[in-house]
Amino acid sequence: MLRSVRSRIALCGVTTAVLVGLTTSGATPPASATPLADAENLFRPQLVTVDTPTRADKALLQTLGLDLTEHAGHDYVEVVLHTLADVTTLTGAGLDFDVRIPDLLAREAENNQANAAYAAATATSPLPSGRDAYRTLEDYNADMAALADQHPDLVERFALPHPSLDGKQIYGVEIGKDVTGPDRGLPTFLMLGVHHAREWPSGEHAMEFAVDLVRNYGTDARITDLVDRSRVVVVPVVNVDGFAKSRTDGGLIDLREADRGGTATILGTPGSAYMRKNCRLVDGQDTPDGSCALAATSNGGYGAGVDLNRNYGGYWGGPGASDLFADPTYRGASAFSEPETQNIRELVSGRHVTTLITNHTFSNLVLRPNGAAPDLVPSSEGVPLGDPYDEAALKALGDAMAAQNGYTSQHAWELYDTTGSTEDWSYNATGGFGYTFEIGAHEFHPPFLEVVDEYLGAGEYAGKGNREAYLLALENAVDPTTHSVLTGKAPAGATLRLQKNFATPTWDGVIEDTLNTTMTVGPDGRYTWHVNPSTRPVVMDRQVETVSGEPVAQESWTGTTLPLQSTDHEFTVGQDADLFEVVLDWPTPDDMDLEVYRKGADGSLTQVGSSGNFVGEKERVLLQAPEQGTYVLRAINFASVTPTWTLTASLFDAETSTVPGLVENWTLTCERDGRVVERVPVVIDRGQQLRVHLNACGRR
Ligand code: 0X9
Ligand code: ZN
Repeated sequence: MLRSVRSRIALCGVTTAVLVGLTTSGATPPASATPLADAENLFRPQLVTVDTPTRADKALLQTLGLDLTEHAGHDYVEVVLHTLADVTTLTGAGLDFDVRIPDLLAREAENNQANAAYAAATATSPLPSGRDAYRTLEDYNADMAALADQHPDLVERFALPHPSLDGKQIYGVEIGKDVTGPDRGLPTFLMLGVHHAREWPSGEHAMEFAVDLVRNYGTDARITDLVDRSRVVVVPVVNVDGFAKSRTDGGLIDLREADRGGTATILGTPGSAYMRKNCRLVDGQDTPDGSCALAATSNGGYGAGVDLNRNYGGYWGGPGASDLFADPTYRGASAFSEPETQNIRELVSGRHVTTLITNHTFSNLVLRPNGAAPDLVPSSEGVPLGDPYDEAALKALGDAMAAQNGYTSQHAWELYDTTGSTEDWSYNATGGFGYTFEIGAHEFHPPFLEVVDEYLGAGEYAGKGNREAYLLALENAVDPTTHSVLTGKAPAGATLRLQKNFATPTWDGVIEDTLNTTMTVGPDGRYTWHVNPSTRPVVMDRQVETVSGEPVAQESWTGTTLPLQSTDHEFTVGQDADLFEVVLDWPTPDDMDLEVYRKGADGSLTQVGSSGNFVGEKERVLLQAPEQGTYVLRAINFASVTPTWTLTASLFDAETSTVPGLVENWTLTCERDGRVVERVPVVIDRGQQLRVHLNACGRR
């Protein structure tokens, strides 16, 4: 989580930034680095929190050549200070900082011991694969190859069409009955991991699910049935370049002895254990293969790279994505500018992915579309985003999955606005359901035992966990009531093709999209094709709520709040209203956050909304159809000054209007010997089954 890192650290009492600088090679540094041997006695690498209340402070910090971690928020950036010279640089720039971890080596030693102790005590873990430590990229590739080798009829390993920027092949596995045979029109369930380099558990869970299905196929009736009725595609590591760097550097950390000796020289160079983005080293340009692996950049979210979860086409270029190359959420030079997102785009455009899960870490969330708040208005469309057309069904599955792992099920925008994320595009373009899982409570790559517990479930979720949540998602993927089914007669062996060309809205324009999918008619001359609906959700008629006139109730407060303190005001919602808006505004370029709580009869507070934008942006929480009762509005000052603010709570009635929708069709063609013999437009809704006989295709 970019935004909530600090509050989470404070809440959990866990500081998650354990980045220490390492060379990617791990080789002994050259002799010229020896002056550090003396420094080692004087100075231990530290993690500090640098105050950056203004954008100018952040910009200044980025020019100092220090080891910035991704652990950053509205008004601070966590930085690793490797040497006394780093301290001097920071103080010389006039930036304030607090020491968070005075001795990173000691801290690392603790984590290393936990991981080493777990691996030593565990011959095989309870995971499907029995693994007891994080995979490297080589491990993933070897595991996928082995799975396919050992189960050639059930698992096919494939390379995605585009190698990574650094020239690596990216692999996935497809699991299904007679997987290498012709495609017979089964629905696809897609599972993705590691869009963000440092989010290691997201790849582990994707890979474990693949192993789980394969190991239990043929013995577990539920899994056998699900695999027989689907094609499951797993791409555990989408961002191979970033992951390789993060895992290599993190692995060097894990190799370190607890004796505190001999490591200061390694710590003299920045590492990428907490890299977020991909390996785009120069904006909009290619660099030679292998150069990223050698580059000592991207130590965290800042610096070079594209945020792959802002580079997809769906509302690309809108809120919650940066247009600055050095920012953690840099959206890329254009929609789908990166080979990694092109891979997933082509995968999803070439099959009927009826449900997908894209795994991330951390915060224990199940997120569903939309990525951006319902009242935001993309200039490409001129009407508010509203809720997704399938909100009720998306919510039902999200809630059901969250009941297995104990995560919170919510709209993605309730976390913060994003545009250009995976399912913002996939759902909008195909209608296939898409979810983001944010795995784990505290850390981007926690001790491995947490990976085990999150997958299998622990405590009250024992025996459920993400494993059960994924199985529910797979059940949804094969459930014909959540997608569409075409059936009919057609010549045995003919190729059927469903195709659609359309313009996907970005934030202020469009991109051309093509869905092009095929299946082969079986020997009995009949076909059943599980497909996504013909009309995209983004062009379905849309219910939008527009505020009608003046607020029906409003109250304002002004005040000041000391740094790192908060101020509460109560507001009573005493009537039915459609929208409850709370706005916190202040004139200076400082950073404040806003939290909204519902007060229970016993005085307890339940958070119902929060807003933590970047410095200088005002904060706003919007609640739809608020329950009547008392709310606590909390203004929090994250800045190092004491700004004067205005807090306004307003209740609005809204007019619900319907933006009329379009009806789109698939073009179904029947092809024999590579020639199109019959062509039919097909309109089909979600949950519908339609019979289309392709009789003409059989005639000579
Ligand atoms: O910011 C992100 O990309 C995700 N969080 S993370 O900490 N893993 O980086 C959250 C994305 C949520 N938005 C959508 N899925 N649309
Ligand atoms: Zn992520």
